[in-house]
Amino acid sequence: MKVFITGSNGLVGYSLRSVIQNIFEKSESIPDIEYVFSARTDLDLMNEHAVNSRFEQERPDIVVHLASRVGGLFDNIENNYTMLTTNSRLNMNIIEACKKYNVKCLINVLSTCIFPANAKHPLRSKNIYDGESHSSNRGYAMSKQLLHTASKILSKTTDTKVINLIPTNLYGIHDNYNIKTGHVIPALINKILIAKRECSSLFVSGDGKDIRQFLHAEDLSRVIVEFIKKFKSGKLDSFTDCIVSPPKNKRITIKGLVELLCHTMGYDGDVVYVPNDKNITGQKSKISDDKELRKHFKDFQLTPLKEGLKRTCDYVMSVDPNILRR
Ligand code: GFB
Repeated sequence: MKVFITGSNGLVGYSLRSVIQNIFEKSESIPDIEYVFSARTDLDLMNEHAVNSRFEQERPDIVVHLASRVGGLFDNIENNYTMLTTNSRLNMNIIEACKKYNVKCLINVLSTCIFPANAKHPLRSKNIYDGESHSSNRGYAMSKQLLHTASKILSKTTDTKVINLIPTNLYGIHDNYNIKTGHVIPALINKILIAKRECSSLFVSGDGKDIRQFLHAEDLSRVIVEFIKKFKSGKLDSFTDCIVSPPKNKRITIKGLVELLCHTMGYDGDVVYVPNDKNITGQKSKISDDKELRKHFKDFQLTPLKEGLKRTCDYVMSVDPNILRR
């Protein structure tokens, strides 16, 4: 059985690679799954012909579609249009190729930002289409909704089984640590490193009151591996949506996150909150829970935020700071 993975140089791609490597190292038997990792360097997903010829060559049984043009709140606000067009195009190229080459199982990674801005909490997959997503990331959200809809139709009209994983905000090593374009955790880590180095104050965007939940990328990767096993054992329905999140009480304000990161990284200087312009605010809160995950994997262990942040910060503090400037 062959598994083809897109976006393998991204946050989830890197962690999926190491999770799979770990499984291979521990296993005594000869693995019966071949994993093919692809990235932008060897396949341009915007190019329909390139995607089709790669599928023709690989003939994958399972596709894990991780590739996406992603960014944090500020990147989304600035590039809403590109987020929509780029992601829609590459997602449709993948869906079309899955259809054309009779892929048996497609695993997509969506995001909790696809839910309506005023969705009832905790979020539930059945409510995705109940209203408009938040304006800050409408482009990205719509491209993921398109992927969701197209893959659902694919699963109903062909033999392709589809799993749409909907993770809450992800973090981990090999993230985008750029201060302007990164998500809140990697951007703050980079800012704290700079504040430490320059003995300056830490300036945080916003009032710190927004609430988020965070999932370690490695946990999502392990969920992907579990779904691959489930597919292999023939226990999978034709279409599955699954929110992947910690329980609903495991949520934190941005201020709480800042305190945790400062403590973890040993920063004890001033922290200054710089209020956002009215036009650049994100969602106040997005609360999900682990109910949909537990339905599939009752005893799945999630990494506690404190531990995951420690591992991430230790990694970042051990590497050349130049890699954080991409
Ligand atoms: O990770 P983030 O950008 O994702 O977090 P979203 C935004 C929250 O963190 C806001 C605060 O409350 C910001 O005011 N924040 C504080 C910062 N300092 C910073 C900083 O230096 N950088 C950033 N980025 N935020 C994204 C979506 O939304 O979540 C994407 O835009 C995607 O589409 C992703 O779905 C999961 O949760 O706001």
